[in-house]
Amino acid sequence: MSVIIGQKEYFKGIEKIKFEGVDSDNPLAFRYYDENRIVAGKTMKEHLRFAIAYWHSFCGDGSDPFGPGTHHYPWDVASDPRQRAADKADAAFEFITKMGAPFYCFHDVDAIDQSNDPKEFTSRVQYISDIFAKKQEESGVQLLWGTANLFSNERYMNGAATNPNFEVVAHAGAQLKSAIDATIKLGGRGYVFWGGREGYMSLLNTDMKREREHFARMLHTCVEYARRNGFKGKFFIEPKPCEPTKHQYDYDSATVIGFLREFDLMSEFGLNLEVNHATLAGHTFAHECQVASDNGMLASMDANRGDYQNGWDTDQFPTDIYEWAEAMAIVLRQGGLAGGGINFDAKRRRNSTDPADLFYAHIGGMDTIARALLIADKILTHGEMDRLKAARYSSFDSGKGAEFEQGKLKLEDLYQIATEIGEPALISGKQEYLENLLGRFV
Ligand code: XLS
Ligand code: NI
Ligand code: NI
Repeated sequence: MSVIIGQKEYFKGIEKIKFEGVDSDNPLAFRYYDENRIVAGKTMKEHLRFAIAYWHSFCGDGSDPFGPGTHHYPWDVASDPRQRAADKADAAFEFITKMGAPFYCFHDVDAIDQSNDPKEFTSRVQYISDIFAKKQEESGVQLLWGTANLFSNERYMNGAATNPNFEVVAHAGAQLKSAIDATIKLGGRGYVFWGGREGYMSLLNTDMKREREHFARMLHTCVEYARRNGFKGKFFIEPKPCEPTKHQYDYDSATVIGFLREFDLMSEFGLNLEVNHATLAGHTFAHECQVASDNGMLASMDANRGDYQNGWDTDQFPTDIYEWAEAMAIVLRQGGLAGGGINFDAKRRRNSTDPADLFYAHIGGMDTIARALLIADKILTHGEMDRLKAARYSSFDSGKGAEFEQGKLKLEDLYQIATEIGEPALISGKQEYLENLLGRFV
């Protein structure tokens, strides 16, 4: 049976989304995201490097633990897996092009059905990545990152690279090989590791030390393979503290950076930070971004938001301008994302069942982040926030403070200084003042 490609229009009646500005009343237009607008020396398109997540947008059917899917996709009907994958690719590239997003991201199993036979699955991934290559060429859309889904298949229930059974680890390796091959073929800017099953449910049956070592070993093995086969991009780890596993080894930015240092992987990796994962780890998104940036590891982002009342990964589209303004200020201060982009790891709600809802969702997300970029640029150009922060530490810029930073003072020296200077003055942290300053630009 031969596969038919590119015959249908799936999102009929919706044209390419255009920038119309803040006064527009058109719900299918951008009000802030103007891809050619120059901000801090680069176009918005170059700053933000928006990507569409294949899994949520073209596979996620709205099902939840209490009921089946509500999103009935016309590209998801053919019985032959190759035909169905080709139809899905048509829909995906039509949507991505109409959204004007320069990038997309996918897991191997989003692109085409998994087969438990590694040879058949590899051949399927090769097949669909050939189609993706052609579609990239035609549309100009590029791959931000590829990844292997090492969490859905039942064989990974006790972990993938961290599974106590070597046979499962070998299967994870097989899947990683073909996902890395596809990423290389498609010129992916990055390759992501998100370890949903890399962790434990109970320490009673888990040798955590050995599992973490196996995880590091697998990462080294992947890096060696990818570099030998011409991969020029960056490797990303996406931290998440839990869900589906009770405790995941890639808990948060600080934990992952410690892990990468411990196993000598810092130079090959960056972090892909997700807003909702920060929330689950008990951090703000800005906290996660700042920890990564301070270590030169803020590389890419998964844009979404959690829910203040529900404690799971609800993956809603981002709307919080304050949250994103703080994050974008961190990105601008470090001169841009190090190698990655901003991927919408977000899904429409189960009851958002119109095809147009997928557009509204992404328009809202892209506009929120574009607006945040403009706000961040204003904050930095105005400069007072950064000046005030620097001024708080000015006692370390010269004199004894500078000597302390340089490691020139002993504990006895601190004792001596304290006895001479008397009680320090109370210096205000000016939090409300700074909150107002941020509010002025929002
Ligand atoms: C799940 C993760 C996942 C990664 C890619 O919570 O966010 O979607 O982004 O495997
Ligand atoms: Ni994610
Ligand atoms: Ni997530």
